[in-house]
Amino acid sequence: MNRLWLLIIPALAMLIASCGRPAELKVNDAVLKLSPVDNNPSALYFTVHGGMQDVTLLRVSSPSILRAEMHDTVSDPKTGMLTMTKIDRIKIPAKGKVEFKRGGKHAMLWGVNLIARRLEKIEVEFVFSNGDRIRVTAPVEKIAAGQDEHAGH
Ligand SMILES: [Cu+2]
Repeated sequence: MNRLWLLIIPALAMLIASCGRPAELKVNDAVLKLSPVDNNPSALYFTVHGGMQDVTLLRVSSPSILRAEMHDTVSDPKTGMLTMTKIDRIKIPAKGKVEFKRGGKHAMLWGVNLIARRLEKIEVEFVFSNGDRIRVTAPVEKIAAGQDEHAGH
């Protein structure tokens, strides 16, 4: 065999392998929008990328808060008003993407402590039905009064 092929074949094999790389369950772009009002909850936004299997996001937690809930924003079919409803679990489809963002699904965090406020970052843990626990560091961004999505809670 020509010597050149000895170089090309492994390179092609690597290329093919990288195309078929398995999807990995992960959480990206987490950011906490700190409420200007102490007793109001703050919104956590993030994006979950699905792995090779469907899983369910069961819980969002952090050592720097009192408690957290997952919410969805839904519009009332009668009045058209946007309201928030608590959700216990959210399906993350295999190889899919679920965004938690302003005006949609989000997590709400109560009692963000002084350490997270001073460091302007917070450790957040996401617990999934397959046993995965994914920890990310989210920047803490202060928001102005009036931008508070949860002022009406
Ligand atoms: Cu909410």
